[in-house]
Amino acid sequence: MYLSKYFLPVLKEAPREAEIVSHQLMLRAGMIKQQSAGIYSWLPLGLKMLRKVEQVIREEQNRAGAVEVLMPTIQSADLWRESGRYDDYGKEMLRIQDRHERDMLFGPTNEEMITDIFRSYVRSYKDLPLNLYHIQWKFRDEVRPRFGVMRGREFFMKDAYSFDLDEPSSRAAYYRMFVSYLRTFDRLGVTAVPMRADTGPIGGDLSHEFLILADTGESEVFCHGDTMKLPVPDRNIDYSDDAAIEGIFKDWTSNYARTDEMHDENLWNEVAEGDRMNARGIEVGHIFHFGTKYSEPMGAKVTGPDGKDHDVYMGSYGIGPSRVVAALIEAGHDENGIIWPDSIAPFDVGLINLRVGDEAVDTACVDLYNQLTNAGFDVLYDDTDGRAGGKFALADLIGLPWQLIIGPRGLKNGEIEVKHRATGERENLTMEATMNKLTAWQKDVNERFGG
Ligand code: P5A
Repeated sequence: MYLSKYFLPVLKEAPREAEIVSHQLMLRAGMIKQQSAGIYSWLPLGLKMLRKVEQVIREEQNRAGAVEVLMPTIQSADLWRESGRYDDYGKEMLRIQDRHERDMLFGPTNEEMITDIFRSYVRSYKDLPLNLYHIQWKFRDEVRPRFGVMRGREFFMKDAYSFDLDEPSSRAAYYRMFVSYLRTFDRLGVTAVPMRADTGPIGGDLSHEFLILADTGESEVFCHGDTMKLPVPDRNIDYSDDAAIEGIFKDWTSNYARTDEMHDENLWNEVAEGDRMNARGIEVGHIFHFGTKYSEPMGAKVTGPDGKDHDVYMGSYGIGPSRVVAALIEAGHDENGIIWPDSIAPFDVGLINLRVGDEAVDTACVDLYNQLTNAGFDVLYDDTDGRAGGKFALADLIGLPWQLIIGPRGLKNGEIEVKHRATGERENLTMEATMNKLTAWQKDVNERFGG
């Protein structure tokens, strides 16, 4: 992408209402624009990041056996009357009437709708297990939307729903999603620690939140330090091996790990002092096992091997990709701007032309741009005629992993400057050495984080 042809409306200063660093940086880097309280447009750079996060989540859901659907944002109130949640949900639900004065709502979540889909088609235990997910906008009329897309009113969610014949197989489905979340956040280049959680209005008896550690997180986290050292299963994981998957779940849940909401001082005191980790975190995922809470009132049954009808056992599994984008920034930034993880950034490389109009420099930049693009790199080429200082500041602000700086002086020696955003390391390399270095980096990133 040529910057001159892109739409990257950066701001010199963040608007005063932006309280936390991810909100400030997302506004300054031209990623989002507020349209009203808690409702945002995603501008090209923000959208690119959102799509990349979404894609990693999708790949890991598919790998774990979930199947993608797409449900509407607008739902009929009648479904929610069946489960009894229409009245319970209160003011957080945005209620709408259509022209026939039928009660509708903008979905805050989809347990009812997916249960309705299930009961319309599935009759037999032979069609189970089943896990359906979608990635769709949600609306919750939060009293105090704040922190930008971190706590929006309209936000993006991946929500998956599992259906099983009985409690043990339903738990196995929960464990599969738990493990797929470990892999998802690992591929996103962050550590998200699973913690025992309250089930809240979603209901159920087994629930975990996944938190990315960051000083600005809303939740206080109490966790045994060993949890941070546990290995995350690699891409060859066998999701059909229930015992192995349960083993991973047990490893990750055997140590104390809770947020302030569920914190238990007595249990915490049993953790050796040197092992206690007290930090702050951002909830980016939340999974629930709730059995027959929705299937029973809504009549979602399957015939079992015994020939009898059984209420189907369910769980639901959420990740907020829009919140994840903000959380990655909370976890990775410095005073100059964003530092995206190597594994996921809107572009891999920022290519900076220091002397636009100089034929040799222009040619070298275009050549390198084409070479990189052909080799599968996503490149943002700063071909604008701005000052060098402004270009460097922009490159640091938007935080791409690599900056390639090309100017007349270096070119005379056949060299360009290569800067790694995260470490700040710079070196002068030939074009060939640059290609080799980036290719090796790309290979390593694909091996560690690829699908
Ligand atoms: C699980 C999937 C649910 O809604 N029903 C379907 C269950 N869970 S949840 O914890 O309420 O939300 C799941 C994830 O969605 C993100 N999220 C938000 N992101 C931005 N702004 C919000 N206001 C917001 N509310 C929830 C979080 O990532 C959360 O973990």
